[in-house]
Formats: sequence, structure tokens, C-alpha cells
Amino acid sequence: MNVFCAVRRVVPRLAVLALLCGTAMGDLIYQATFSGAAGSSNGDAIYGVTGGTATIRDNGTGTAEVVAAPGPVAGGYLRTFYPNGAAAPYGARITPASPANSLAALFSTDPTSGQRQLEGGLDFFFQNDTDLDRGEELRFIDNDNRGSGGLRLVVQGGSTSGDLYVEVIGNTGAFGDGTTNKVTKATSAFQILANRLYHLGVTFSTDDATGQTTVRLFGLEGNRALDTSAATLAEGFLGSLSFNLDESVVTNGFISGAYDIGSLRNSGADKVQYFDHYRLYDAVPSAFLEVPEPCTLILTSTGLLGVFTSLRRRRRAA
Ligand SMILES: [Ca+2]
Ligand SMILES: [Ca+2]
Ligand SMILES: [Ca+2]
Repeated sequence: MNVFCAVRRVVPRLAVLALLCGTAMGDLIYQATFSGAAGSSNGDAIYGVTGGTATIRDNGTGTAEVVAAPGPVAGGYLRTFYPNGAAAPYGARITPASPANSLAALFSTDPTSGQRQLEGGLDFFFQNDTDLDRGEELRFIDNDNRGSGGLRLVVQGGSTSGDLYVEVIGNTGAFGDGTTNKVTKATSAFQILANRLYHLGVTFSTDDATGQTTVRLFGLEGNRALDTSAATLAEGFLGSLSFNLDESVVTNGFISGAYDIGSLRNSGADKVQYFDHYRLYDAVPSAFLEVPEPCTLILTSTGLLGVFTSLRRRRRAA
């Protein structure tokens, strides 16, 4: 069988797979899968990263390490021990390869309407050693670009009622309605319980013409896909909030440089937390997929990945 025949036999199947896989992936601009690390000291390189680099963030009293053994999700994971009273942070320092791989990539100005836009999302997996019921028990992300006319982003959870929420904070006048802090809160029916794995995700989408931005919060227990069109708690929809950025005040979005993820604040009690598979998108994906992603499984289990690789090799050699 010549190469051309082999290509013709495989390409239709690959096309179907590309369709299946491509639709859910959105525009992934950064990913940390925590497959391993060079060491467990502050600054040591973390492996399994695309779109930039990641390093261990360890403030000395507690622990931040990548455990290479299979964890709650797939492959290795980031484990933090944050002792009561210790200074922050414990987790990972994310360094995007360029602004296009950073949180800043979610921000743009519509060329027709002139409206400021936030478009994209992020997701990660999380497990806590107790019920999430203390203030600051989870503060996964917190970075501030207000000094450059931008926005502060906080993803956090924990209070006596177990609240989980996303905050977008701006300078005075940022939302044109007298407020400077927009909080998208999960329904209290969603609670993060001890020693269970949760998949959490946030999306930002903006109407091009009106500039109305909607923030949506998603979560499900287990290693399951989060459908970003979900509308019920059972499907993983937790809450949403809309606002409209004021063009004269908000001239920038989130930060373009390095930032931390993980266990970023003292909660008044010792805590052990697991984080895995942090992903950042500059367009809203149709789903935040489970890990490993189904298309990877199909390709691997059918051996198609090998066929595709050998075909490419043969075509290049030809
Ligand atoms: Ca992993
Ligand atoms: Ca707790
Ligand atoms: Ca606007």
C-alpha cells in the first residue's frame, strides 16, 4: 500500500476526531498539568506546562510540591500544606510565554463598538482536606492590574456557609454604576466537602455591540467535563453576574505577567490542598473537559496517534 492510499484511509477518521476534539477545546493559551518538578524548593521548575513556564512557590514554613505519582485527577498534581499563621503563598508561580498566553489575553476592545471586552475562561481541579467552611480556606488566584488601569481577579471560597466566588474588581468608576467590586457567587447548594475532588471553571463573555460582560461559575464533583452552556446545578452551573466596563476608566484587563495559583492566604487553620490541570483560554470553550481529555483517550486507545505520527513522518520523508 502506498503512502497516498494510507492517507486516504485514515484522513476521514482523523477529520471526525478533529471535529470531536476541536470543538470543546476553545482557544487554550496556557496549561499546567503538573506531571512532575525539578525539585520541591521555591523556584524549582514544574513540568507538564504549555504556553509558558511554572515554578514552585513555597514561602518556607509549609510545603508546596508536585507529587509525580497519579493523584486525584491524572498524572502528578500540586500539593500544598499551608500551616496556620504562615505567610503566603504556597502553590505555583505561573509565567506566561507572552501576553498572548496570559490573563491579559482575555481583554480586548471591540473595533466596531469600542466596547471593552472580557472573553475566555479558566478551570482547575481542587481537593481540600476538610469541608470548605472557613474564610480564606480557598484563594486560588488573586492578581491586581488596577495600577495600570486594569482589573483585579480573585477566585476564592470559604466562609461559614462554604461560599465559592469570583470577584472582578476595578478602579473607581470601572463599572459605571458606582460599584468597584463585582462578585459572582455560587449557589449555597454547592458545597465543597472534605477529601472529594471538584472541577471548577469560570467563563467571561461579552456582547460585542452592548459591551455587557457575563461571568459564569461552574463546578461539579469528580473528574467530569463542565459544559459551559449548563443552566442547572445538576449540570454544573453555579452562578452568574453581568456588568459593563466603563471605557474611560478600564483601559486594561487582567495582568499580562507572572502570577500565583494555589493556596494564597492564611485561613486560621492548617490546610492540605490538591490542585491539578490549570487551564487558561482566550475564548469560551464549549466545555472544560475532564482529564485526560476524551480525544486523547480515543487517539491513544485506537492507536490512531501512532498511525498519524508515522504517516506524517513518511510524508515528510517523501
Ligand atoms: Ca496532573
Ligand atoms: Ca475546613
Ligand atoms: Ca462598556
